[in-house]
Order: sequence, then structure tokens, then C-alpha cells
Amino acid sequence: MKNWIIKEEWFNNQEITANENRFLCGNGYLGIRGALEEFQKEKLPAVNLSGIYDRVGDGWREPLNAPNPLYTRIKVDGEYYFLPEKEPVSHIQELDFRHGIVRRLTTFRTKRGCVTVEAEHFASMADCHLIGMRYTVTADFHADIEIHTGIDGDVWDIHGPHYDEVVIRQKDMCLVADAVTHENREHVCVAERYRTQAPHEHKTKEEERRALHRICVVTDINKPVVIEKMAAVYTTKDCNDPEKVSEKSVTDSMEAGYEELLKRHTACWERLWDTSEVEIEGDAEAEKELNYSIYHLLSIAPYHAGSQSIPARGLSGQTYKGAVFWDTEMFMLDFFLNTQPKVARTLLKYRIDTLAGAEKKAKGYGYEGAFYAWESQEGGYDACSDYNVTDVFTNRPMRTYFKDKQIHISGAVVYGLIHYVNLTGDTSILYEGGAETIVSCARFYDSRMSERVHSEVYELRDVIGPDEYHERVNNNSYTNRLALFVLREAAKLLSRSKEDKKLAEIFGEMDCEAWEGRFNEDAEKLLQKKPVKNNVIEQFDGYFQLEDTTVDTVRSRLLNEKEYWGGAYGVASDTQIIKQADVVTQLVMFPDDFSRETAWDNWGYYEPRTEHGSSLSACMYGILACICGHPNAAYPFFRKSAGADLKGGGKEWAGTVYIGGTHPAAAGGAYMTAIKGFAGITIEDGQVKAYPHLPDGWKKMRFSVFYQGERYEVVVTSDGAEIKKYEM
Ligand code: IFM
Repeated sequence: MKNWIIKEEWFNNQEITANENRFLCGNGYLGIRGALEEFQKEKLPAVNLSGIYDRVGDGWREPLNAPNPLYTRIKVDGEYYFLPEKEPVSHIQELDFRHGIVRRLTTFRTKRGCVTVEAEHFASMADCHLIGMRYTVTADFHADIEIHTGIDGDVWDIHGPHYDEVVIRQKDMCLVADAVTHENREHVCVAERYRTQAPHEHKTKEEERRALHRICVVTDINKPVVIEKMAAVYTTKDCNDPEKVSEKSVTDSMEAGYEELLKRHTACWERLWDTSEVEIEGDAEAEKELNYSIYHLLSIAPYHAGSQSIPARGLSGQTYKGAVFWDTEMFMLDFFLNTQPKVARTLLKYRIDTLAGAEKKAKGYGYEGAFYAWESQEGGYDACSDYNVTDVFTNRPMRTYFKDKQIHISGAVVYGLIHYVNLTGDTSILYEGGAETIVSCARFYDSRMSERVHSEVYELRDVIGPDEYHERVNNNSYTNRLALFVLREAAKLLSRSKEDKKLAEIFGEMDCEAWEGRFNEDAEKLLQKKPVKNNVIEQFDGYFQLEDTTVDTVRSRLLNEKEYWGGAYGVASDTQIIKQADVVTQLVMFPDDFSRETAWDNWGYYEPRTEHGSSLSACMYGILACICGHPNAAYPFFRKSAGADLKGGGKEWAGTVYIGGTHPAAAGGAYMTAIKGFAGITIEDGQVKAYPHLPDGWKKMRFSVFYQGERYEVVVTSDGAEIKKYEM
């Protein structure tokens, strides 16, 4: 029997925010941080919404947290009992990650006896606008209890407040909050209703930006008072009258009843797991961590949309401005391609639909084509600021060049698109903007290249690769290789347009033949780094001339532990110490460029020089180690990625700014390490093949993958693999 529960058995003040990430639940439309019901904004509860942003003054533009309809607290005999103010007798918080249900059980000792609060909530997978909660209070004496439950519109914001007004109206027994955003006057409406069989007196209570039902009961000894509550969230992005729609939705759902809605919700989760679960015989811990990672990916996938992507911190809050990075295409996409191909399409459609934003960005720098946003929000707007880091010594913002120089982002978009077409066989995406996107990205690289004087070599100068500690370098190997890929793919498409009328129409006035020739020439001339010193590929021009030292030495030079390692004066900048997998990522993406021996030599060179300062790093080392036939070397990297959100330990604060949250790229990376790495899944001659490299102790892996619209059941052991088409 598999264990699908994660649990914390005692309340720890220090773990509040980490637990809110650990116990997150969501459905792609919204994510609910795993906060306790009584928490107010200083404890960082959030019902974080996808794809809707706001900006106040010069602050960062960030996604919205909806008014919180889970807010609930109790008063016993006139005195409030909630955490952390009152010490509990016992406290348990748990998540059933098979079904996205979060529970808590807390007992307080009061002057006359003990009172236990039991609660569970879920973000409905069956209807992404709905949230369900059951709140139960039991006392071992005749307690005079008030349950205050309603909507807390005083939400946590990093760069807010994002609502100019929050009006909460009571309509019959329904509370409806209408919150109006500052920048675009969008309305975020939340309606809630409760039901209880317990005889009670109902009053309402209004506080600043908060409206609550006061449910007053006198309890029978050990007889639970159960409150069932439904809430609905709609915004003006969903419909014209979100207030009315949310109210109707919550009223209808109340009619269906909590149990029925929970049933529908869990049935949806079962369907998701049917294609997504990965079984690992012989390593229960790894199996649990991996499926917990998958849970996070499933909780944030935009099932509700046709064109939407996933922010780097998922739906766990406003960290990283709720923006979409290369994380989606390079780290999460594989999972969705294998298990929920429709979601993969939605993610890529987002890039297609933000092409205009990418072209505008390129133009702004004087280039042609599409330069995608490094931190992409609505419409492809680049939310990355010029000053992304604060100097801890002077407290001054430091100029960073992430947005200007990480040109590999456009390559990631094309890599994702091609990968999608190859794996799904769905070429329709090319006709719906995909082809234009690919060619536009190629035009960007074409215009971004410079010709080396006195030689026939093209270069990509002044860039930043995945290793962000070394800014403004020339010929980052990863970037040049990815640009080569883009140029070749664009040239192929243009060539296809000779026979494909629809494509020819799409390219319209463009002189396809001339551009095809030009891209092919670019591809031929673009400098590609070859293994040199001891078989190692130089990460960028001059990298080998930098001080060759260790991560520990560089760390020992820090004057302040929060000091930034990169940029102009960072401790790592003049050394070979890198933030995250860079050349190694290139070798994972293009494993057939070099021999396995060369790849392994590069792994051996770069790993000790990698700080792994990004949660994106470990999985690339894990996958490459597997590709090179070293699963036991891969294993700790796999566990690091898979445990990123379960074990926590990531950076949570940068000065006073909260930078914590969940790590969906690490989750996707763990999945890739398992499937691409250990199970060795690959496509060969149009067939799904597996070349397993299982680590010690792993007896068997079992999972499904989709390929060209068909589902395959895969069973892998160290002796080989059995791959069968799925029969209903
Ligand atoms: O995309 C990453 C980047 O590679 C490293 N810093 C964090 C970003 C978001 O996860």
C-alpha cells in the first residue's frame, strides 16, 4: 500500500512559510498555500491566481492573491484560540497528495476543557473556480463556541497593495467580495457560503477588509459541529460579471453538497494519476518524493486554458513576479508531453500568443525577430527588472543583465515547440503560429550574431548562459548550440513551405528561399565549441583562464552570507565556479553531439565547480550521469530535485523580500531524471524505446508515456524494458 500522505506532527513557528509551500494545493487556475485557516497576511496565506497581474507605482508587477475565503477562527468562552498565539496540546497538518486534500487537526486546552479543530480543504480539480472546506469543532465539555468564518480581503502582497478597494457584501447567507485592482481595474470576486446541521445562531461581523459569519453554538460533549463551506473565484478575465457568476456558482455547488464535490474532485485526481503515476519498486522513499513532485506539477497545470503557462514558482505566491521562465519548456514540458499532452500544447500556445511581445522586445534592442521575455507575464511583457538583485552592503539595487542577455530563452521556446511536434505528431500547432514563432526566433539569432573580423566565423557575443554568475560573456557554448538548433529547424520549415501550401501562406511575402539559405549559412558559420582541454568544452570564451578554485573557497570569501555571487563584482565572477548546470544542460539536450566518454568528462569537470545555487541544476547532472551509464552517481542529484519541495531548505528570504515558494522546475527535473535518465526512455525510428540504467536497489519502474497520440505502458527492470500500447 503506497503512502500518499505527508504529515507534520507538531506546530513549529519556524516552519510556517515552508509548510505553506509543502502543503500547497491547486488546480492550475488557483493555488492555495497550505496556511492554517486562522492565518492573516503576515503569515503569508494566499489563494494565488494564475495569469492575472497588477502593478502599483514603481513596484514589481506581480500576480494577484484573491481575497481568502478559507479564513476561519474560533472563540471559546469568549477567548480566541488559534495558532501560533495559543500553544496547542497537539497539532497535525497533512496533505493527501493523491487527491490534493489538505487537513489539520489541532487541540487546544481551554479553561474548562479541550477543544479540537479539524479542517480540510481542496481546490477543486473538477471545477477550477471552486474551493471546498470542511471545518469541525469538537469540545469535551459544553463549550460556548463562536466560529468566525468568511472572507479575508486583507491579503498578503509583496509589492502591493494590489486592490484599491475590497467591498464585501452579504446576499442572503452568501458573502461576496469584490476586489478591484490598481493598474487595470480588474475585478476579482470571491463568493462563499456555509452549511451546518448544528443548531446555531448566525450573526455577521465586519472588520477592515474582512467579513465573517459568526456561527454561535453551545456544543454537546464530544459532539462535533461541522461547517461545510464552498467558495468560488471569478475575475473579469473569466467573465463580464464575476460577482454574479461567483455567487451563482457557490450557490449551485452548495446544492450539490460538499461530499459530492469532493467526490468529483477526487475522481479527477484519479484520472490524472492514471497517466502520471510513476511506480518504483525497491525504493519507497524515492517513489514518494517523485510522485509528490508530480503532484505539484499536476496542481499547477493550466487545464482551464487554451493558452497559458506556468510561473517559475508555480501558484505558490508572488515570488519571481509570477513570471514564466525557460523553466517551463526546458524542465516541465517533458512531464506534460508524456502524461498530459493537451497541457503541453497549452503551455506552448502561450509562447505563440506572446510572440508579438517577444518581437517588440527584440526591436527595443535593435534586433529583428523574437527575443522572448526572460520573466514573461501577460502578453509576453518582460517583468525582469534591470536591477534584479540588491547589494547587501550598500542596499543599492545592482544592475543585472538577465533580461538583456539571456538570449537562450528564445531557443528554449523553439526547442519546446519542436519537441512537442516530434512527440505528439500534432503539426497543427505549427499552422497556429508555431511556424512563425520558430522562424522569428531564428531571425532574432540571425540579427544578433556578429561576424568575427577577418574570419568566416559568426559569434554570439555579450550574452549570459544558464550560469547567471558570469554575465556578458562571449560564445556561451549552450547558447550557441541552441541557436544552431533554432536556425536549422527554421531552415527546414522554410524548405517545407515549398511543398506545404499552408506554410507558404503563413510565410506570405517572406522570401523563403533566401531566408532558408541565410539560416543555413548562419548555422554553418556560427561558432560551436568543441571539447578541448581534457575533453572539456569551454563554457564561454576565456572561461578556462579564470581562477580555478573550489565552491568552498569562493563561499569562504563572502563577507555576508546573502551577498550575490555573480554580476560585476561577485565572488564567483572571476572564477570557474558556476551557479548551475550549463555545458551539462547542453549535453543533456544534445546527447548525440559527442561521445558518452566526452559527456562524462564534462560532467566530472563541471560538477565540482557548480554551486547548484539554482534548483534547476541538480537534475541536469542527474540526467547526464544516467545517459553516461552512471545511475548511482545520478541518484543523489535525483533525490535533491525530487525532494526540493518536500524537504524544503531552499532560500526563503532575500533581505526582507520573500523569495520562497514551490520549485516546479526541480519537480519536472526529477521526473525527467527518472524517465529519461533511469528508465532511459527515448524515441528511435518512430518508436518508444528504453535503455534503463537503474540505481542500486531499484527493482522495477512502471509508468505510462504518450507518443504520437498513443499511450504506452512501460515496465522497466535492470535487464530491459517491456513497452506495450495501452489497451482500454
Ligand atoms: O530560470 C531560473 C534561472 O535559471 C535561475 N534563477 C531562477 C530562475 C527561475 O527558476
